[in-house]
Amino acid sequence: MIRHENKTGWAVYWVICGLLALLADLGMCMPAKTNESDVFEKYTYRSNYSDSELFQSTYTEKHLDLLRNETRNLFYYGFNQYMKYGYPYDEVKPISCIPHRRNRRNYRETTRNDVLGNFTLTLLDNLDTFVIMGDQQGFEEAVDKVRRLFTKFDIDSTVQVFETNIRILGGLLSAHLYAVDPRKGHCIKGYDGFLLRLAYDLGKRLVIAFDNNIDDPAKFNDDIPVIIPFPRTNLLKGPSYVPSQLQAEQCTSGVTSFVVEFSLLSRLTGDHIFEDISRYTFLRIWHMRTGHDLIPMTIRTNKFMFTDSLTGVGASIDSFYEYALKYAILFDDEEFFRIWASSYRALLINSQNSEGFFPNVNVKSGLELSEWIDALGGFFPGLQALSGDIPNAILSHRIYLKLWNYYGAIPERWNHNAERSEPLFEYLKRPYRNGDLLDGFDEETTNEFLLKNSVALEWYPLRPEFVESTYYLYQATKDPLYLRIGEAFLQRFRSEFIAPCGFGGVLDVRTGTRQDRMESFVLGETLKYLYLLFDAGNALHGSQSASSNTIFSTEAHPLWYDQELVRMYSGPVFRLKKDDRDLYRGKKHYISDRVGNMNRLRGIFSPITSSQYAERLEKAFVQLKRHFYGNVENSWQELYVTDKVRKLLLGRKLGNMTVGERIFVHANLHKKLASFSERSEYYSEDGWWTNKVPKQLTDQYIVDPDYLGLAKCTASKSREQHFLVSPIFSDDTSFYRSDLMHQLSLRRPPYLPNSANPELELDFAFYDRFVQGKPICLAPSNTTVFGAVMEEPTNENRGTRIVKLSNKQDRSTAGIYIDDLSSFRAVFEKQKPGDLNSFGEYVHFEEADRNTVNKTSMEALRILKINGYHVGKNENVWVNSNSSGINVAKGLSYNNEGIVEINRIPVINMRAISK
Ligand code: DMJ
Repeated sequence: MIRHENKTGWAVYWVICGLLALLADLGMCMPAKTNESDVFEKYTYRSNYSDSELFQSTYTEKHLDLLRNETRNLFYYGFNQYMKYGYPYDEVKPISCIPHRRNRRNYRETTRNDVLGNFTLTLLDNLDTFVIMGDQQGFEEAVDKVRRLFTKFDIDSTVQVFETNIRILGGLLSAHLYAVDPRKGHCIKGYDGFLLRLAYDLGKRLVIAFDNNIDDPAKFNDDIPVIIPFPRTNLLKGPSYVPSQLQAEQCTSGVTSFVVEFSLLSRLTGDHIFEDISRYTFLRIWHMRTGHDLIPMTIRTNKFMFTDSLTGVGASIDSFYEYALKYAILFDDEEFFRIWASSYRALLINSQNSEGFFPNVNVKSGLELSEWIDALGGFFPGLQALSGDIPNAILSHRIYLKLWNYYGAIPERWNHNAERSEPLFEYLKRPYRNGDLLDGFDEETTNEFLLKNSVALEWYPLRPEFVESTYYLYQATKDPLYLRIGEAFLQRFRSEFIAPCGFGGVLDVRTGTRQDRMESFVLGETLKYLYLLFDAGNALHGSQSASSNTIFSTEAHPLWYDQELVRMYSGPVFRLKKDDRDLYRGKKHYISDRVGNMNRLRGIFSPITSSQYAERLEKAFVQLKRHFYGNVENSWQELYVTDKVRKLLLGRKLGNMTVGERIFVHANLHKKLASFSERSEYYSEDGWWTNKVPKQLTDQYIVDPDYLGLAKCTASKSREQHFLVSPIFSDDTSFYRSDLMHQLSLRRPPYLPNSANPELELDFAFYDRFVQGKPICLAPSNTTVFGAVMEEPTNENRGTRIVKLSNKQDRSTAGIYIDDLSSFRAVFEKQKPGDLNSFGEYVHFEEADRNTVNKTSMEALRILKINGYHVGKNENVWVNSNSSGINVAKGLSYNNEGIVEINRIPVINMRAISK
């Protein structure tokens, strides 16, 4: 709601604006067309730095300063152009220099209307960006603008609840924390907590979308209510005013990604509903996972069920993983950490491929289901790095670097198996082989076709995910390769993506056609992460750990919560009353700006006034609490699953359950089982399991049940900048493996400048300084690598249990031990003498191996990966010789030497051991 000082003057102004907007909406009044010379007059960005100063790849303190300053200048350029040509509307169109607004004529245009809530989005999504850039004055001015613009969000706009939460609510909470927490050094003098009050007002408007049949449990398929919020709501009128077509379907991210912002809102205001309901929904969705610990990505809102079988790490599911880990960090929550660990383990087992990235798989079989990965999945390496799994993060990030090198952008969807892609296959009736000319095509047109075929969705709206991951990986490794990526990214931003009134991405990465849109995340995430990458001393680095309880939200808003903050909030100033309805009572309700005026015009037809909507909102909010606490929270209680509890509950329709997690059971059942649910039993589980390892192994090795190292951080403690070398690039002989594997799907569009080294890591200034002449190319291996699946995991075993073994002497990893081989997923390599294997070594079997390899074919297998564990070159996999999985009928046996065989072919690094 806009606050007016000179009401009459403003009223006239807004009525005129309202009329103009109405005419424009009706197509009768178009904005004055800007001709090209006007446009370029508006193009005011002048850099203080030359290309050669900026792009020198030295990364000295001075050089990083230049890169950081230039990024900062670009942010101000974009933001100021928005203020000049877009404000107070949501966005500015960077090429045509006019505001970008909701489409009121077509409510179906959700790509636009979901985020453009007519709530000055670009400003609200960027309040904390000023803080990060160290600009206190800019921060205070921006906050002041918000104070002048809004007292409530009673805006007649239908928006997506998820987007509004991450962009607006997250933005308000972050700015509020900075404004009040003296430890961060950005307090605002005289600040009265209005940002939190605004956040609370918005939170109420969003949370009522969760009241989807909560009062009618008969509508649920399961005995336990699962609460699925409506994907959209009207900020003024509530979700019931949204056309039902817009509410039918939504994604898993959209349902689960409230738990961070909502919980913080609860903890700061003392109103528990936000955290209770979003946490409940998150946990219930997790309980709906398959036996592989995978959850699908699409949900039918009113059926309370998933409607597809596909999962991955990108669009539609991304922030489920992100918020499992970030909620755990922010609030020291063990259960959410376990959800992160189990869901990540499931991805490492089922989805991660031999290059380390994560294609989409079927949730029921765990097998690959689609041929593409998407730009949004580019955030995942950053999340892996945040969780401490640096080796896997480095691997999964690399494919995005390749995409950047080839397309100068990250295509929204890229076909990693283009040779098997549907159009090409349909055309050829067989997989395409490199060098084939398509029938009737010459080389040029064949290439054109391949380029077209390599990209499934062709746009690049300057998304942040690739630079976000690059930032996390640089923090974790301090490898200059990541600075080089930032440098190249900045170069393209400054020369290609810049536009007269901000920054515009590309509509088609294959042709370079520009996009006339600057989403709020371009400034609020993309340039923010780029700035942080170069800003060596930023206070936010190093605070991304469990002990500091600080995270970046999925929209890059810094959020934190700790005991100190709790103490500060015991003061009355910032904590709202438990039930804040008083805040609304007896207050005059101003009619909001452009929307308010539209309402006034429409008031003739509509009997409902703005203040009546406010009352309805209050009622809906109170009702939600009654429904949730009355029907759900008090009737369904969480219970820790111990081994005993699991056995007692077997056969009941309670979803999947694993020892150590919490499930929801009815209060009556909870009473009966509570005494078997002591947590200590869970903690002893791993110890009990470790005792099953044969003595021959425990004498020699240290046993670790956390075989994937999910509870450890692999970032080195002393992370000094590597001034002399980039280990990540120069020590890795497989760096160009993906280029070889994807010759048909990594295609460089002809419109991009064909410089000698399109690969950013081969740029002379960088290569010469940091690579030191190491070999960089690996001949392709000629062995056969294949995957194998042995039985599906059951709810009983949740997949084979594994421990990791390290040498007692030097702590080096020796391999793993598996007690029961009954269900596993593995990758094997078939090799014979003379082959070049995937470690880049020629295979030759020593005399001693002669008994090991298959006598007739002279072939042997090597196990490369099992249940997510990458078996190192010198590591062994020991298995219990009595394991039920060793079964000749199933093709698994072992020979006289104790070597495990698959269909009589020995696996040279897999040994049976008796207990
Ligand atoms: C952002 O709005 C958020 O990061 C969201 O979680 C998904 N991606 C967009 C930007 O690409």
